[in-house]
Amino acid sequence: MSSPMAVSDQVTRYAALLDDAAREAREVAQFDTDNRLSLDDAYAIQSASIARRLARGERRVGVKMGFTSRAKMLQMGLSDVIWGRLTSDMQIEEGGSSLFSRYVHPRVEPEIAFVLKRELAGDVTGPEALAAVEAVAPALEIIDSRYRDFKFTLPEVIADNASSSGFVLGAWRDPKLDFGNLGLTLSLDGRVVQVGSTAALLGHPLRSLVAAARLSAAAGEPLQPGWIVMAGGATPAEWIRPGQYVSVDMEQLGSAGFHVKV
Ligand code: OOG
Ligand code: MG
Repeated sequence: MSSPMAVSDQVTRYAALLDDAAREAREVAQFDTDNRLSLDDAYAIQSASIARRLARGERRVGVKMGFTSRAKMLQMGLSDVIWGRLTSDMQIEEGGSSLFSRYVHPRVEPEIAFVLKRELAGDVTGPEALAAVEAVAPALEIIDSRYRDFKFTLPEVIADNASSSGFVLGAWRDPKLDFGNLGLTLSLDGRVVQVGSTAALLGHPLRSLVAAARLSAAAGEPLQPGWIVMAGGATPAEWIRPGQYVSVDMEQLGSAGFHVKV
């Protein structure tokens, strides 16, 4: 990506490629084979692909954080915290269902989610971040990389909106509850497949919210009241299959789940 003209052409082209792939549940080949995509280019592609969703009538509803646990970093072989943008069409009703055919090769991971009651931007402390939280909830994220074999470089996954595909939120709870180290399990058809803790998220999930506030503000999109922030997968992600019921159970916070519809 050399001249500014070439940059904007490429951003538009890759944003369309990834957005179409997501819409049609079709995989694409990795395109940064010579490692030339910068992180700024990658976030520009992500932003342009989200602009296409918003132009189709989806609403922006928040932010998702990625690679905030060691388990996820190890599973995907990448170690930098990344973020993506959540839109209204990604939300799956708690206890509802999502069609398997909407996805290329979906995986699920247990997370904790925040909903904000006020704007949160820039370099904030943990207590400042907590003061902006309206409520917390157990959550599931469905990640579905658009890249063949779920393989990507760091800029590629950023361009692909950090593999965002769907999310499920359990009941909202009072953030006064100490959610820094809550045990959790991920189950497929009632069988526990992953065990973890909210402490896996940078030592405390609030640190993920602090990072979200900094990164979003730096991108010119400060976290807004009413926005949801997904703190990141606390365990490695699991493949899901048609017909399964997927659920997360979190100490004190309760559970959330959905059916993978055939
Ligand atoms: C990238 C998204 C990472 C998380 O919670 O760490 C992520 C991926 O693993 O495909 O959502
Ligand atoms: Mg995630």
